[in-house]
Amino acid sequence: MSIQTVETKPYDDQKPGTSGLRKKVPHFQQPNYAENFIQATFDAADSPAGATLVIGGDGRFFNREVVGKAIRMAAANGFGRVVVGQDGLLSTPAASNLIRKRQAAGGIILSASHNPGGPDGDFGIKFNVSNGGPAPEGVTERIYARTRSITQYRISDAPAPDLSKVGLSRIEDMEVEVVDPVSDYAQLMEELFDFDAIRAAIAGGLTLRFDAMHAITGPYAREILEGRLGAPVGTVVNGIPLEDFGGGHPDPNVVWAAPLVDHLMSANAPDFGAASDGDGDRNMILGRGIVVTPSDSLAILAANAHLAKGYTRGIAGIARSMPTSQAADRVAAAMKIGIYETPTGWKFFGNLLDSGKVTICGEESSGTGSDHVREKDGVWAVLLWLNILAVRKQGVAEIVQDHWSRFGRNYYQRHDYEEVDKPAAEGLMESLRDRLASMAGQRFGTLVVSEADDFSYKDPVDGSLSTGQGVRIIFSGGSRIVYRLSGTGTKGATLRVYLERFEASPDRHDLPVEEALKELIETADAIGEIRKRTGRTEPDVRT
Ligand code: VG1
Ligand code: CO
Repeated sequence: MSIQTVETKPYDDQKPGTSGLRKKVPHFQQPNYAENFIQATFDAADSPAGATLVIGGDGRFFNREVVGKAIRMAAANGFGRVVVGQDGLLSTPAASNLIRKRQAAGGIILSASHNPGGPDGDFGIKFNVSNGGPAPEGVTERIYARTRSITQYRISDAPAPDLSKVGLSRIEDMEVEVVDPVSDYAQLMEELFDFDAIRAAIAGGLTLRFDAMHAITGPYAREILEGRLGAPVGTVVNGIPLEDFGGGHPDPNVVWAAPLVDHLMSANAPDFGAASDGDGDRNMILGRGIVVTPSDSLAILAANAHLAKGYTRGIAGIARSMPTSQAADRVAAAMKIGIYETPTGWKFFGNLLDSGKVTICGEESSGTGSDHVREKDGVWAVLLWLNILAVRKQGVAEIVQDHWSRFGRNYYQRHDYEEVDKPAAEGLMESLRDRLASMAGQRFGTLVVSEADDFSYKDPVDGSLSTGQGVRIIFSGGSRIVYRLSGTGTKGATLRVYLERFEASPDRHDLPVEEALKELIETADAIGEIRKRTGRTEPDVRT
């Protein structure tokens, strides 16, 4: 068997988005499409000879083929070892953990996260660097530049190794180590959380349901919740990963996880409910009769993390993406710790975590995590919640109410307009940017604009600058509207509108969210001209 150098031509659309390169499966199946991107990644990363690489994915359609190709290409590009999950499976946080634990030079994660899968669904490739986190912008820019000039890639013509059994094999001069995808990760969770306390709470009657949405977290949740924590078999539903996620979107929100939401709102609801996404980095948290918004969950986890053994020393600081509600800021202020506001996407948290400035990070899009890995982590968030419930011996709704009465409530909602005509969406953003300078002082009903800008971020650690990260309209009193275009979609454009209003008074903490945000929602349309420019009268998804 030998190493082949294959001639290829560049594709001009391989610019990584918020989280790697995402396209429809048939697009990825074009000749050399995946190979080009993987080779460009290897070239841009420039890992030392003999380095270790972690490879795995969320098990969606096309995962198996690309895992095989990536291994054969790694063997031809000087890697000394690949660590790959059995059957090519690894959740995103488990991959991040393995990169760190094995001191790998990086990892290739195959996933399109919450996007649907199957032969006509979505696929994606993401590169993570040696700290276990998504490649920072400097690296993704180098990858993109390389995809524009690539002329050849290297691949071994040996067959891809058998990934069905844990163990060692060899391809060319490279060792292939197939590992159980769950065990290292489960061990890390045991180090962070009081499994005895959670086990006792469950034995004492705490009931739960975890919806794995036919995606990667099924095996993780079954091993940890049912296996190690003693929750009854059947606690994890939709626990077998399917290539097409059973036809749904593996997106843990009120739309796509509606059966779970209905169950938690029903008469025989368990105490706690949760779901995760395609690649296991997102989480949805529910209690009997309540859905906890991701922004509130971040704030509550930060305020209570010290109750879990991995965080008893307290947290150093909190980071949130810009569109995430400012509930976490109030916690940080009360705890007198740092708060950082970053652009959307986990890659911006890496430096803050590495430098010890923050311990907990989160995004409004159902992502929370800590310095235990460099990705958001769905099962971690679920276990931290369970740990808090076990220690506080209160229900989810009670904990949320108590949090609001201490810190006030940040009413919050995100409206997504999907598959909008791209030029129309870009025009809308363009027009907002053009009007920013004249916005301050303008009045909309009772709302007066105090500040308007296009968010840019200077990384406090390496000084790198990221511009054009979303238009913010801030009103006196602190309410906000944020507009940005998604960087993960694969068809048309997705316009995201984020709405937030703070309410200090506990007797106004029980309003329906839409009512609390009514004036902001109307103002978002007035300022953004959403109806006029997109032809849409309603968002497709409200989360
Ligand atoms: C979305 C979310 C963002 C998240 C990203 C990747 O990006 O808004 O918060 O980091 O997805 O998450 P965008 O650009 O579409 O708004 V995952 O779980 O899809 O890897
Ligand atoms: Co995800």
